[in-house]
Amino acid sequence: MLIDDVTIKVRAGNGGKGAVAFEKNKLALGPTGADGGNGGSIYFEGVPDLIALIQFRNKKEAIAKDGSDGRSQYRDGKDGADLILKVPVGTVIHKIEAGEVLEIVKSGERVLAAQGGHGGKGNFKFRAPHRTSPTEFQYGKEGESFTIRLELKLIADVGIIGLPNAGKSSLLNELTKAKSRVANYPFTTLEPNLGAYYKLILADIPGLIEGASAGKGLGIKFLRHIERTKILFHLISAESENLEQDYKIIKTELSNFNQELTKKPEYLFLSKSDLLPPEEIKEKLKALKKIDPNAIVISTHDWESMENVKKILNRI
Ligand SMILES: Nc1nc2c(ncn2[C@@H]2O[C@H](COP(=O)(O)OP(=O)(O)OP(=O)(O)O)[C@@H](O)[C@H]2O)c(=O)[nH]1
Ligand SMILES: [Mg+2]
Repeated sequence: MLIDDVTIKVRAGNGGKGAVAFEKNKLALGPTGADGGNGGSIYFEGVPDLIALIQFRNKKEAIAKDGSDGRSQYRDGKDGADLILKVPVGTVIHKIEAGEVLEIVKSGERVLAAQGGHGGKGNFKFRAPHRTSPTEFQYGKEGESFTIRLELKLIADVGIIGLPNAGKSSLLNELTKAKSRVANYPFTTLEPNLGAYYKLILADIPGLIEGASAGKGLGIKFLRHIERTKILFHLISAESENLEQDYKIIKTELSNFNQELTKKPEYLFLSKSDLLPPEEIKEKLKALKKIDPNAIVISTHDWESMENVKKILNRI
């Protein structure tokens, strides 16, 4: 199961306490209490692993190590180790209490989630010409803690959308090395799949149905995964009895999720064209061209039509 929306708590380490200590050697009096170590911070780091959020399925809290207390003889406390949490590229990080939103868009990119607390000063730091035996020290500062919602929004160039069974996964598999599940029943695809066509990333998403925005079928939460695509491939099966209506259903669900999705450039395809005789396809394409004059016919069984799709991708 793809985990793409999870809320966790992060708590950075606290700083260690500064020490109060004095030189034991009578010839060299004076403070020797050293500083506490800094608490470990928590970072998120992007990895090209779509399922990385699975680590949070059961473990909803991430805590970094505290700094150790300072010691005598100028020995500073050890810093607490930082905690680096790996998250998929495309993760949006909502720091709830801070009202801050961060994003990881590249592999290896690192963002600070919670800053570790500074270690406190030991009494050595409080010495002064007229204060040779200070007993002051500081406690370490508390590490930051936040509630964090991690929301994965895939970063793809092209999103493939349509009703269930329209042939979305088949198209992805045909164009890329992806192995998205294909079967002759609706809702075969339960979570988005990605594939690479040269440098372009294509995202195949689950089928949408009328009322998806009201929770029907698989709902529309997964539409977040095409929020960041530049272009949409909209597939309507040649088997459709009412092309215009099928087209409108998808458009309505998109706009119910996010108006912006309906503004994305879209290529319209009449898919699975090999299933009908050429005359019927001609009629259906005519109907589709009323919606979009650039609509074309495709079939994964027709080499030439796949070349046409590739031409579009090459232009993108
Ligand atoms: N004849 C023919 N069958 C196709 C074509 N494309 C897909 N199919 C078949 O149609 C059925 C559905 O294909 P999928 O690729 O799983 O469709 P989908 O749109 O991903 O479906 P969901 O994931 O359920 O939304 C499968 O049985 C495919 O083999 C095509 O071009 N021609
Ligand atoms: Mg599918």
